[in-house]
Amino acid sequence: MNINIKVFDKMNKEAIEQKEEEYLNQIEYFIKDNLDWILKRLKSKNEIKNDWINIFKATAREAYDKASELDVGAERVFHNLFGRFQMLQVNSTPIGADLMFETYDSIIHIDIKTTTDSNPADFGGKIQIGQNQTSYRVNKTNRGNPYPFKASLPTFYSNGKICLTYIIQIIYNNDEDKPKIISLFSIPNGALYDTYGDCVNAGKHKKELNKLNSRGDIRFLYKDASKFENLNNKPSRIKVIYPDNPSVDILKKYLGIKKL
Ligand SMILES: [Ca+2]
Repeated sequence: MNINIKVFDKMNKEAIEQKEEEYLNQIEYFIKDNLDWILKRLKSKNEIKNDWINIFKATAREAYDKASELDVGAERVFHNLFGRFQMLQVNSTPIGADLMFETYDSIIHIDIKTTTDSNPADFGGKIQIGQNQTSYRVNKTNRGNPYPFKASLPTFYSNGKICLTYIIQIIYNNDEDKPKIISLFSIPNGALYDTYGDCVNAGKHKKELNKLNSRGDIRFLYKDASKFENLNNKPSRIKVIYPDNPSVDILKKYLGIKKL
């Protein structure tokens, strides 16, 4: 009996990762297919920079070199882009990531993260994820420190659809037109906790527990969850969208990994 349950459990994890990988590949293909347009729209702010730069500097929460000029703009660019992805239908649920879509079998959350290259706390193998962006829950960090993080998304929705989370991360320098790197990650579904464990560091939000008795965010250590561990050949959960064929130095510096 126990053995049967284990076999079922294993199959289940494999099926989850097959879905995660399937949509990872589709999203990668779609984004790469539109890369020229994305790069052009991401730099469109620069042409009218004189109109907003002083206001931006005066109101930024962080020092200018760390404040992300693209924070709002990148989200807008990807909203516009994914609006053309016929297969993905928008969903109106209030609890979710920047972008949230539905297909015949999945509910897909895509969050856009931008960070300047002078803010290494936010890249290099880890990525900040909020409660409304993931179904991955933990009680402690990878160092064993207590860290109650109650993910707000279910692993499966009540309509039977699986919950999938992807992150698009853009690292750039405020003075340059082109980003340093654009990457895409598949964050494991919470039902895969047995596989990936406590692969998180503390997040950046305030230390107190919130109304859900949880910390508001985590830094997910994707360098420790970089492969689909339950699939044959363990394909990568990380895709680099830009630049093409990134060097080992770029992978190490920005993603904290040596190869994809
Ligand atoms: Ca975001």
